[in-house]
Amino acid sequence: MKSIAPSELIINNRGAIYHLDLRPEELANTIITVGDPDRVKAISRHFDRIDYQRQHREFITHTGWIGKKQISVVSTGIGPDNIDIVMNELDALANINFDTRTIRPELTSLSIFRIGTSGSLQADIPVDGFVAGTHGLGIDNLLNFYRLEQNEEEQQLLQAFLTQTQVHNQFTQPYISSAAGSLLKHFVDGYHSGITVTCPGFYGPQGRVLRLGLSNPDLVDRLTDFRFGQYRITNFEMETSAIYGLGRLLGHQCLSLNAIVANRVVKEFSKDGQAAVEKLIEKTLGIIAGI
Ligand code: R1P
Ligand code: URA
Repeated sequence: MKSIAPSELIINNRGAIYHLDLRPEELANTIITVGDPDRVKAISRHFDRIDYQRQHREFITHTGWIGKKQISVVSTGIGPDNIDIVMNELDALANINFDTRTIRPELTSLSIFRIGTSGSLQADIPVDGFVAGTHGLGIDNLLNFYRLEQNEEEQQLLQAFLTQTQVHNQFTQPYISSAAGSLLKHFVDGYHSGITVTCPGFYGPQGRVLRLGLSNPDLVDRLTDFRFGQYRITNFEMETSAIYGLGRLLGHQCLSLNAIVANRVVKEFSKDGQAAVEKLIEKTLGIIAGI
């Protein structure tokens, strides 16, 4: 099998992958990604034991155990561009032999959970609530650099999105990818569910106006009003569609769970977002440990 060149698969002197600075044995098969590097220790403090702690740039990793489940928690920083790095490097750690630089004959499917924060797009999904994303709908463009294929239902949903919101004419070619049903089924009680839209920014790309005018001032309303059968858009943030899309292409099981810190319809921000995130962490870890 053809070996992958040093310019493409970059391994440092420690035998670790370039950005994450992780060696294959330092990563678990169950992974939690978080945007905020400080959230890594907020999660690993619930571990019974921590075996590895690494940091390079905004990418902090703690790998440890809750009971018999080995878990790695990895910070991604903000945005889909960082997700491109994190997902490709996590997959390389699991599925590429670093000695021969060849793809392993037996591939490992990772379970990848995002624990993040997000803005609600529905009046009835309040701040401090939790959302499990049934789909990641990307207006961020990352997956347009890959060959993502959508199933029949996803194609119909995407077509309805294009027709109803018209966002593609302006700045993006939207794409969609579903959550792993095998993970989503465990996150029903206490989690709202719906489509999570992923944006390439926090201000203009999420319809926020401080000093600058927007090319699509109706964006938030259009996302809020979108309907397709039983589906509606519950929330938006900046990583989910990239995780779901790359996860599908690479053969991993992914689920994005977000604490709502802003409600863009009723225009509220959480009075204690940290507390909401801590509750989401505790609830979600309890479920992950038992899966
Ligand atoms: C923006 O404030 C950041 O918060 C959300 C968005 O996706 C973006 O990364 O997630 P995290 O709290 O996980 O970073
Ligand atoms: N993260 C986002 O990306 N948007 C919000 O409104 C809140 C958190």
